[in-house]
Amino acid sequence: MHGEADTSPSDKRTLWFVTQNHHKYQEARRTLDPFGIKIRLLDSMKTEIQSTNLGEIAKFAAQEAAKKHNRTVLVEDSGLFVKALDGFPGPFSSYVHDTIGVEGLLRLMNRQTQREAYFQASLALASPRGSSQEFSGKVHGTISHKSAGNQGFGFDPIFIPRGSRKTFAQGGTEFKDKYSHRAIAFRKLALWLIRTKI
Ligand code: ITT
Repeated sequence: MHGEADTSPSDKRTLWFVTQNHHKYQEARRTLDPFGIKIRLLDSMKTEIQSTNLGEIAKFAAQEAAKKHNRTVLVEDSGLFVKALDGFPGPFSSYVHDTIGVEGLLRLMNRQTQREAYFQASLALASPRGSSQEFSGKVHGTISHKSAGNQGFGFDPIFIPRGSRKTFAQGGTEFKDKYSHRAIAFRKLALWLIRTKI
């Protein structure tokens, strides 16, 4: 069954996505499904190192989690990087979302004409034996002037991907899966898994 936390002994080939964000899990699952790759949710806390590099954060957390749970795991660290704010909130996106939220970020962008931003996802696959592999995805776009749409999560209501006029939250799942940083990173993982026949 999808979407449930499981702590039972696992098939060695199962990929466990360690995240407490169920939206991230659902997006990853939808992206991998057409490739015939199944993942399961491991709803567990991760070790987060202090770094401004999402790739380093994801890799360290994945290696720690693989050892701790004795399973092959996936960890994804993502963030929204706003040009006019010198890349803020970037690696602090989760904290910023939980504190000042979408409206707080819009306030920081008040009167700002430069609206460019990008989302980045860094994905790490790690085995309990210590090997790891990384994948990343980026989507460029702009920060809207006001929040719009009610689908998705996080900063979806204020992010408009390049070439579109609607926010991720207005576009819905198909739209998000077509353009998102997460979908890009997970598709790279799928192609790598197929190529290496793991
Ligand atoms: P886990 O660490 O448990 O996986 P998290 O939500 O804390 O979940 P991140 O550390 O990767 O995940 O946080 C990134 C934050 O950036 C996330 O909480 C959102 O606020 C924002 N974010 C990342 N990807 C997003 C997306 O696709 N759409 C909207 N906001 C996103």
